[in-house]
Amino acid sequence: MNQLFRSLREKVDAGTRITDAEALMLFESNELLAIGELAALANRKKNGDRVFFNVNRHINYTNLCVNRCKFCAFSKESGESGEYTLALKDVRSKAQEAAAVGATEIHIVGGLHPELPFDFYLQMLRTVKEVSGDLHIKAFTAVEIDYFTHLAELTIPQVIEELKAAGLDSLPGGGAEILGQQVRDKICPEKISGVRWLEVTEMVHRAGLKSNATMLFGHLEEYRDRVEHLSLLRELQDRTGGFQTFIPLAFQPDNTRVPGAKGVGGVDALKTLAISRLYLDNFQHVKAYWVMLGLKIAQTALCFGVNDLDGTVVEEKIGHDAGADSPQALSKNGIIELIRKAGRSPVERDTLYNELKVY
Ligand code: V47
Ligand code: SF4
Repeated sequence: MNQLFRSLREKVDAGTRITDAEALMLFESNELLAIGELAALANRKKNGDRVFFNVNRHINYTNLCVNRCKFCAFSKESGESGEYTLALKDVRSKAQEAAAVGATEIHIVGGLHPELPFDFYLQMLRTVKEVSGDLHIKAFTAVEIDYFTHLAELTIPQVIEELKAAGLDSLPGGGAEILGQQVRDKICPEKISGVRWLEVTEMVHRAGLKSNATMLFGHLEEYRDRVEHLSLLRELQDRTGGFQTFIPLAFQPDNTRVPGAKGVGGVDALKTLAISRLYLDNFQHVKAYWVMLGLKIAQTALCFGVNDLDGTVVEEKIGHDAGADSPQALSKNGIIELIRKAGRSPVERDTLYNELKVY
C-alpha cells in the first residue's frame, strides 16, 4: 500500500494521470487520511485555498414523472397524493424571490411530465429571463433534453437551440446516476441508457453549453462501477472540455425502492470525493453537495480535495423527499462561515465560475 501512495504522490506532483486500477485500489483501501491528503494536494495545485459557492435557487417544476426510478422518492404518478406541477406564475414568483435576495442562478429540473408540451419548457425559461435577464438559467438534465426530442419531434441539436433561444445558459449534472448499464437496469430501468446520457451531453457541449456531471453512489453499485463511471466522464471531458464540475451525490434511502441499499457513511463519502478529485484530473472543480452530504461532511470534504460547496439552494425536494437531514436552505453568511471555519477563503462565483466576490 505504501508503494501505491508513493507512486500516486509522484503522479500528483508530476500532474500525471492515475489509472483505473489505481482508482480501484484506492476505493478498496481503508487509508482514508492518506487518500485525502493526496486529493487535498491535487486540489491545492489547481485551486489554491479558495472555495467556491454561489447564491442560487432550485425550482422543481413538477414531480410527476413517467420514469419512476427506484432510487427516487421525489417522483409521483398522476393521481397520487402529493403530486404537483407549478404554473408559470409560480415559477415567476420563485424567480422574483431569488432575484430579490441577490441570486445569480436559477437551477431548474423536474420529472418527465406525461402531458406538458415542449412549449411549456420554453415559456418557463422566458418567464425567468423576464424577471431578470441577469439570472443564469442552469436547467434540464440530459434525461429531460432527450425527453423533449420526443415531445417536440426535433433532434437533440434542434431542441438545444430552441432552449438556448428561450434563455437556457447551462445544464446541471443530473441523470448520470451510474453510467454502467447493468446497474442502471436495476435502479432506473426506464431511464435513458448511460451511453445515451453521454451522447446527449456531448451534443450539449458541442452546442457551446457547459454542464456538470454527477454520480449517484452508495446504493447497489460496486467500486468497479464507480471507476467505470469516472472513466467514461474523464474520456468525454478529454474530447469536449465541456464539464465544469463533478458532483458525487450520496444516496438517500428513505421512501425509495432499492432493495438492500442503506445509504452512505461519512468515510465512503469523503473517500469518494477524494478519489474523484485524484482521478478526474481534467475537471477543475469537485463539489460537495451539502444537501445530500449534510453540512458537517460537506465542510470536512474541503480537506479531501473539494473546492465547491454549491449554493444557498432555498427549496430542495429531491434529497429531502428521500430523507436528507440537511437544512432546506443555507444563507450566504452560513456558507461563508462554513468555509472560513475550515480555514479556507470563500469566493462567491457565478455559474460559469467567474469570481464575483472574495470574502
Ligand atoms: O439525477 C435522486 C439524484 C439528481 C436521489 O449540476 C438522488 O450543479 C440521492 O443532479 N438520493 C438530481 N440523490 C440532482 C442533481 C444536482 C444537484 C445539485 C447540483 C447539481 C449541479 C446537480 O439527484 C438525480 C439523481 O441522481 N437523486 N434521488 C436520492 N434518493
Ligand atoms: Fe423521474 Fe428523475 Fe426521479 Fe428518475 S430521478 S424518477 S427521471 S424525477
